[in-house]
Amino acid sequence: MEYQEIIEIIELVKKHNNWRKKECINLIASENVTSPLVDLVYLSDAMHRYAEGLPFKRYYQGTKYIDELEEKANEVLGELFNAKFVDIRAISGTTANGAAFYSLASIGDKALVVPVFAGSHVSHTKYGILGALGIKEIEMPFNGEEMCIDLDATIKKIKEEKPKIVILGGTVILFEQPVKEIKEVMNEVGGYVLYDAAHVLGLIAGKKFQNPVIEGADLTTSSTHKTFPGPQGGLCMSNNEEVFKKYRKIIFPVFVSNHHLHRIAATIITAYEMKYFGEEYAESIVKNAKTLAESLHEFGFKVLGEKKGFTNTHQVILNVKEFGGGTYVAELLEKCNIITNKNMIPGDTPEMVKNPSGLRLGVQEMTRYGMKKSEMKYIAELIYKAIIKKTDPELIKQEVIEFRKNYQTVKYTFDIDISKLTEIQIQALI
Ligand code: DSN
Repeated sequence: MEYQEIIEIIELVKKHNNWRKKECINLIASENVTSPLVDLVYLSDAMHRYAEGLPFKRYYQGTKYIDELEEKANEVLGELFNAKFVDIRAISGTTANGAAFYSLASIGDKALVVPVFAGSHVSHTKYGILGALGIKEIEMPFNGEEMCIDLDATIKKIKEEKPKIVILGGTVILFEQPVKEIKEVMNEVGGYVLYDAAHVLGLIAGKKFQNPVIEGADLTTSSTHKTFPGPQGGLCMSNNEEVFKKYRKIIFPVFVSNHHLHRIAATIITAYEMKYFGEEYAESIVKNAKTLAESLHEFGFKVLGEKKGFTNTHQVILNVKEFGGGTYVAELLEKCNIITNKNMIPGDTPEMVKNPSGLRLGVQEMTRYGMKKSEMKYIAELIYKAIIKKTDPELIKQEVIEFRKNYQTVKYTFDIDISKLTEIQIQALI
């Protein structure tokens, strides 16, 4: 009987893995897959251990190799992103944001934030950790037509409101933002710029997107598993020693105790993948996203950001209100094995949160499996068939399963055949 219970769990895991990893077109913009090499170092004894504090200054014994790895992680990531200071202890982007907000502002201070309908992350808002810390959210002027910050109105608002933090980056991000310009005004009012790079971290590593660290953001927070295809985790980078020191005192002990040590070596390997293959990967992501956007537009979809060429990132945002809204469309596509998520877009009101007008697509995972422009055109056609032509979802699902059979190998990684590693090398890693 107990065995039956165990088999049921294993079966569910197998079903999930097979469905999401092998049979679906995954277009969730906040996800990615790790390479087999990363998986190999991820599954290690480090997952059983504790290491509170900083490398070589821990509150536990037994961490000497973890310490070496963590110092290496901070060094490799620092080189990749031109950051003098890196801390990898946040276990998610949201955790890094919480520690960063707490380092930069206090109860009653103001934060200028891109409106949620325009793409701020929930942690940047009154509903998330910002609000829980008692920091007041003020809406940043945003041009919904062009999907970008209204810089003149924002400068005016900063001078009037004197916020302690301006939060840039976020969860819907199609174009670069005026980091330098906003930093200059924040210097005048004595505040800080925080850039949440979770979505674009891999594009920054591949030098295909603005680097907020060198453009002057005081703290750049991120997760490590979206366009940067590492294990789930978080980090914070800076070239501002004073604020970074504050962050380091806050992340531990306030936001993490242990920081999930098995992800550290896995994140270093991912950083090396991005060092050697990142430029090619990021270039392909952006080309693919542009192609998907253009094809969907040709098929009759309303694609946001048209005036500026639809997108400079991995994301494509559709207005699907006329087809029943984001919830209906995302659920319909799921029946076709095309995985997406609904999203608020400019023009949506708070009561539309359950069925917003937007659908968010991201091409980074399918690009990692080697898809190029022609595959993006095919995906656009499948979406057209599902939503506009109303083809039977079961037929599309079968097409998707057949199509995905050709894209099962993770690209943009080292050509090491793990099956050829010696038993001793593998044992040393596990
Ligand atoms: N909410 C996630 C996203 O999908 O962008 C990030 O945490």
